[in-house]
Amino acid sequence: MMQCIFNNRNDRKSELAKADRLAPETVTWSIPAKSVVTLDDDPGSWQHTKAVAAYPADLLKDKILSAKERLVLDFGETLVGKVRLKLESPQADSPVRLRILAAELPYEAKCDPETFDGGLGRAWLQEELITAYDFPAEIELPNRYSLRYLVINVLSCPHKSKVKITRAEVIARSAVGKDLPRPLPQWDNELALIDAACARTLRNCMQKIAEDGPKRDRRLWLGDLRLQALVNHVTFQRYDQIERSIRILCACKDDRGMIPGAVIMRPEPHNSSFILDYSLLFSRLLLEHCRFSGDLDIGGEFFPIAEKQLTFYRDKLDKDGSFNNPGYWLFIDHCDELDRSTPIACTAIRALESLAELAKILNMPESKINRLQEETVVWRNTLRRSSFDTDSGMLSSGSSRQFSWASQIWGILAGVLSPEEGRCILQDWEKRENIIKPVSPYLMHYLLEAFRMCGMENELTRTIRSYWGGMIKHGADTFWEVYLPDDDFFTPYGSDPRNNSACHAWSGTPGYFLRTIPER
Ligand code: RAM
Repeated sequence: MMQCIFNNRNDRKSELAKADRLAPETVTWSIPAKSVVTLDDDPGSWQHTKAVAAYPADLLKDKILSAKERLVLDFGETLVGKVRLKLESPQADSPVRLRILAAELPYEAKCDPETFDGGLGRAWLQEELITAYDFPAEIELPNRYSLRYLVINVLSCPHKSKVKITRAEVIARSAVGKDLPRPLPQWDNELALIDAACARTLRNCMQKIAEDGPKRDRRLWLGDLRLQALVNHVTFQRYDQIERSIRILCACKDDRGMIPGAVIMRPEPHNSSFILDYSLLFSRLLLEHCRFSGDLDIGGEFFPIAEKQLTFYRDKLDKDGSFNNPGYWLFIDHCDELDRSTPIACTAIRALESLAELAKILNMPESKINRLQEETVVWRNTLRRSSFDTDSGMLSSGSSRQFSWASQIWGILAGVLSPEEGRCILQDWEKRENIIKPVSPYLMHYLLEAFRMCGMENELTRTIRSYWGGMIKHGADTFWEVYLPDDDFFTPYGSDPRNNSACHAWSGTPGYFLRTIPER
């Protein structure tokens, strides 16, 4: 069902046409398979699976494969693109059938797709069944994948001539080019690897649109976009692609004027999810885009839409100034038990503050700027009165007075907690007990923002090293959608982690912080 309802369909069309004029030329490049690997059971490795190089892929051309044989190729880095194979079977008297699985992580490559039990659907697994009749056969697999590993199962092949895979390559693609930015000279190897993985994550997600994850969901999400825009600013600087995404999201607002959390591009762009915190992030995204790109016109053009997003929060405040959620999807983090009332109130406060800043750089009338600033102060004071816990010096959330990092982080970002209070709270944050912890790199990003706001640069870098560096130690070269250091098999989607994405836009922001360390 197409949910994109407009007062004027022509407006929507012309908005989308403006976005289309910014559609990128995709850059492509070829990466041959680097090695053939075995996928070994290893309790010490992430998800108990280790990819071990067996021999260089150059030797493949001499390797004769029989039916029921299985081969795992490693392309040396995570790439997004099409896979091409060349098969040889001289004087073949029957076809060759291959079952193929493209995978981002070793565990995903190791498991049989038949055992899949995830919540979002097996079709997200990157499987194909290929039959070749004439040899040599040059095959391009039908879909675009996000992969580092390619599992090839020979289901059937000629008894006599068997089959050889004489070439295997990924035709990689991205809207922002192939090369990653150089590391800064002051970094050690760990920081350089983290930064490169951030840039690679962004590069792989930047396709015809800014995707959240090129394996899944392959769509434009507002919350992910805001973080992509930060990394883009310090890497590829393709502000045209951020502008394109902003235009698409705005064109797909609903009949209330709410910007969707996500847009699916096919068969034509349409909204798919409405998340209040994402809609509220729009003013910040627009403000930062104006600052980064220097284009103030787009700020003026979309200011009214940014302002409108606040009404979805404001209209649901009761007479005491508390937000009564009438059924909005509030995201904040992939954490079921999280009480979201304080984090959402803080998100709204920050959105309003960003709107005031935007009004300022757009030279809007003083009276308007003052009005927005005054309302920010009222909202801040109201939340502080209802949620500040004097014993702990922290913000609680909801009627159960739940303590979570989400509330503290957003409380700091919204200015409900001062930087001094923030510093006390965030000191040794990992050691605190009885507080709901972040689950996704998305909320971890906001923790990094909170560190920066409190001037805690050492803590910030330490957290980048321990959390994102943790993924690197587990072999990551792009950053993952979810990462709980103590739970290899955690997934927000049912019980099978193979629906998780291992190259996810919202996880690549350390590069932004590492490249923008404030001067002392
Ligand atoms: C998941 C994806 C996406 C995110 C939403 C809220 O489906 O990880 O990136 O923005 O959740």
